[in-house]
Amino acid sequence: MKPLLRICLIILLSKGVMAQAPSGYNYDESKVPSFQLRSPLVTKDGREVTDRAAWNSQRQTLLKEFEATVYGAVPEQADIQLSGVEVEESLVWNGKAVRDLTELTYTYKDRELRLNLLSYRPVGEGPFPVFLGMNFSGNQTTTTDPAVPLSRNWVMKNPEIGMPTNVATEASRGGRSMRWPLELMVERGYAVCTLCYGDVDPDFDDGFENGLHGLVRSKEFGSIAAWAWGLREVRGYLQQLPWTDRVAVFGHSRLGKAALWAGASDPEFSLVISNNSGCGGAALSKRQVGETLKAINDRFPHWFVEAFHTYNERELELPLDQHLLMACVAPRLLYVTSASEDLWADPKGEQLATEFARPAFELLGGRVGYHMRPGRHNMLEFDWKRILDFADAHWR
Ligand code: GTR
Repeated sequence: MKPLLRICLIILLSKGVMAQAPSGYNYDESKVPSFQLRSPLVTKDGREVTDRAAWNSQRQTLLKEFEATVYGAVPEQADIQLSGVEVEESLVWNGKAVRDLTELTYTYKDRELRLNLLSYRPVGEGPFPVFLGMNFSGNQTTTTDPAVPLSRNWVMKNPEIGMPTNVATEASRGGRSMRWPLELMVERGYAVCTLCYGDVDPDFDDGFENGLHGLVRSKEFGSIAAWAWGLREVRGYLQQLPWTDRVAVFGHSRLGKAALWAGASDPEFSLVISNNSGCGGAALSKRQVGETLKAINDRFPHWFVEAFHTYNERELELPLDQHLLMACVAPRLLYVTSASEDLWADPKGEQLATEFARPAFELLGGRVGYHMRPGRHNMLEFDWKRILDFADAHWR
């Protein structure tokens, strides 16, 4: 190989490795510290949980702990009203699907927040189980469908798909469609609904001024809790529609963290799916493999509450870990995915956390699914096919 070519290849390869595994962090299993995990079926004062009633109270306690230590909570007194719904319904894909473009307006005092939903479903009365998940860069990135409006709110920039700033562009249309096999989902009898996470809370550290924080003027919750609030609200809206009777929540990466928190805390989600959600999602924090608390809190200070930051470089002192969050999905359905090269998200830590959550499902019912896709951080048709198989077998 010519020297110049070889240098280019090395640069490309090391860039790839960097993205999967930034240096200066531990990826070596032999260096994982020893640590203790609480059982989801033992209360803080040491009593065993052996029935549904005891679990209900244990689950509430665990959720309060996650609110206080990790995500925060949208204040209960914030009486946010769904004050407007506009729906434009069309027959699409040569008559094979119905597309809804929906705008939900939420009002609090004299302030408003608008969420723009895109959904596709099979034709007919249903009911069609619906997969609800957020996207990063606008609904228009999920499909080449020219009728889907460009997001008008803050979106994640992504030069790779023709979006160099946080403003949606026409060039980005369909740029993320490989993560959204919409036709496959509809063919298999499901509906799918998405919205951009920036509609609920723009993803940058602005001192909790904009999005849901600005609506309710509260700084008591991080952006992950804000996105989870959005997912719960949209779930409530979907569930009263005539064409569906059940809603699954899913998300990739930081949106997988939001999906887990939404799904663990809202028992109306009957299936909860975390894809490559890593630190603060499905991975065990105490392992400190890949992304650490300090790394995540330094880069994304707005995702979690202040209490979580106090455990930077003190993971072993955390009073909880993420398997307890996943246990809170019991007795419903939980599906977790990892990717073998997604080292920053600690795939092994995600798998272990799923296993440590399992006793709650064994006692209470529900079911846990898991797969490790060979490859990198992403959510692909490979993942969806397995999720749909799990849904066919246990959710319908
Ligand atoms: C990374 C972050 C991860 C993950 C990911 C994503 O930069 O460190 O925790 O959330 O972003 O959401 O794409």
